[in-house]
Amino acid sequence: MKIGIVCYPTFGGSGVVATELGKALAKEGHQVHFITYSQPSRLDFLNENLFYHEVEFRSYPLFEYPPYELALASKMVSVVLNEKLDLLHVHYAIPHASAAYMAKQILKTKGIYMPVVTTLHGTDITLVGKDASYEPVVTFSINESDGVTSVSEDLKRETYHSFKITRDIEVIPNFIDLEKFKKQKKDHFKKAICPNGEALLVHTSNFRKVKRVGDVINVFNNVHKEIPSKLLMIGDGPERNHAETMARDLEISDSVRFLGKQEAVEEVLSVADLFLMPSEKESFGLAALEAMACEVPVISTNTGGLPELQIQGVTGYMSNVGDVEDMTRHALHVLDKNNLPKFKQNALARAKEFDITNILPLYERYYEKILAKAAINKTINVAV
Ligand code: GMT
Repeated sequence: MKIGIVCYPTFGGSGVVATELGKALAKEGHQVHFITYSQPSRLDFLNENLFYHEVEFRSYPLFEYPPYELALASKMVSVVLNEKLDLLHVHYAIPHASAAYMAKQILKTKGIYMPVVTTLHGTDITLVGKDASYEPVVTFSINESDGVTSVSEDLKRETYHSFKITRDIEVIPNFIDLEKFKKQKKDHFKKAICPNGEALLVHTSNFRKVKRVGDVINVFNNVHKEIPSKLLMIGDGPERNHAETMARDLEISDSVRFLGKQEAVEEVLSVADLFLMPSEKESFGLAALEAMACEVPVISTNTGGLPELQIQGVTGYMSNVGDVEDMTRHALHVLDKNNLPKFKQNALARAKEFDITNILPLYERYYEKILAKAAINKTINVAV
């Protein structure tokens, strides 16, 4: 198949899933064309089946807001025409699904029926998409997609609940490449951070409000009072200053390190004992899956799709959003030397169920189904 993938190229779950999916499809022999405004950060290897098309958009003094969606739609049209794509797969509804709709209509005038698959990732539905300023366009463009997938059953339910959706939604969960995300021997690194054998807790995110980084600091502060421990905060975003201030006010700055954005998260996870994800919403929780693949148990909330990933009391624990005391209690239980090895083992075993080799065929089969349906639509729709 010749597949066009549209996504956000920067750090962030949806872009990571889209890029890793494209790489895996290319390895399977499909031709994959990324259409993004900059090179996806994980598009880091050469393969004869991988192509990258940059969306260029001109600014003009009249534009207070450059019309990115138009430039993207135009780029999709040109890539489909020049590369003879079979299918467009857009990740994150806003504004990719509506740009794809526009491209599809333009292509129709040229006698081409271009099937579009939209994958819903989370905040495009749960936070941003619901907002009245976007809702009509999000509803319309989801319904106009030829196929729609969501990354969890919970996100599927939420989509039907919040929007008037007339399409079937296929659930295809996030996945992990266990060749990349695996526990590596990084003893020197562990020794440098935890010279006295302290327990190491880790949080990674984009530090947005939805991640509740304040809860990370509070849970760690409680744990730190009970056992020698350190915390690594990976990533960056609007709430980072707030978290740093909290650590200073609680006088735990010496035990908390903010590492900023990191390319090789798996190296840090390799030395971690516990992963903290106290998110207010989390449609799947890819960062938690990455931790589990590196044998790190997870303390998370029970929100969104997290119960579809975590197994309570097995891979870690889930608590209600904001219940810092419950998360602390569970963290101390998992970190107990008698319990930790079993939790680590269980985390890895669960992560293996989401190995990319299990999930990739679900996407391939879904594409085939959509292409078969499109073959019928082609004759009906292009003629209209
Ligand atoms: O919130 C993030 O971490 C970024 C966001 C994105 O769209 O880039 O992640 C969402 O998509 C991921 C991949 O499907 C999911 O694993 C995350 O749970 C989801 N984030 C939220 O729902 C808050």
